Amino acid sequence: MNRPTITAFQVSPDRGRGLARDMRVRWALEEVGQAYDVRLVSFEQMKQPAHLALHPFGQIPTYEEGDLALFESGSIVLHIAEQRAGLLLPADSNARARVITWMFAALNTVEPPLVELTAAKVFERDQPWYGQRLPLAFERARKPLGDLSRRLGDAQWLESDAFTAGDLMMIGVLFRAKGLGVVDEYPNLSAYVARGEARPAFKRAFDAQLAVFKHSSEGA
Ligand code: GTB
Repeated sequence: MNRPTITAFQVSPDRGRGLARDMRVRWALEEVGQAYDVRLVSFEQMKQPAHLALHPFGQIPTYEEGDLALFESGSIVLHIAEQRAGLLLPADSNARARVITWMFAALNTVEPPLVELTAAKVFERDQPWYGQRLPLAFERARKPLGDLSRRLGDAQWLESDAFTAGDLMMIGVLFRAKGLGVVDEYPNLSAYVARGEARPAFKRAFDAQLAVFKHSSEGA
């Protein structure tokens, strides 16, 4: 693999607390031991033609490796996992398909209601219907979390005994939602997230994006 370059926020609104989605890409790169470069972009730069050519929706993260350019954190993590077979994706093709299914479940089933709940809590607070909307948003987030909690049970990871790209993506999604106060209603999910956070690769990724914020705020 050529040394890839990813994009990340120049100044992350979360002050480098791992909420921006470059976190999961950094984590995957750290898990497979792949060194990478980061190009920091401002909100303004993300909407300029040069960045839009890489990311049609004008967002981060992007991923460039040789003549390959990708956007969408799920696709990027899958690509990284595929490059280093056996580390984040099992060799057996059925097991591999199940791991990829968990990645889709994280992004397609678990994350959307959590994003909606965040929007309700953060952006809709001043709306006259806030008091009615919030409990609905909580209920919609609880449904997949309850189902996931039952499925995970006492297991360490989602598929087999090994940490996979499915866990990376699912924990990446749950980690972002920790502040919402809904993941911690499920003790086994909280413990699952903590197991992910305890991985050295997670810590390296977290520290790297926190360092960007510290550096940018020192310079400000
Ligand atoms: N589906 C895409 C993916 O998975 O890659 C979603 C990418 C995305 O939402 N990117 C956001 C972005 O670039 C950053 S992660 N937003 C800028 C824009 O749209 O103009 C979402 C995010 C933003 C800010 C915080 N924060 O700091 O609190 C957390 C998460």
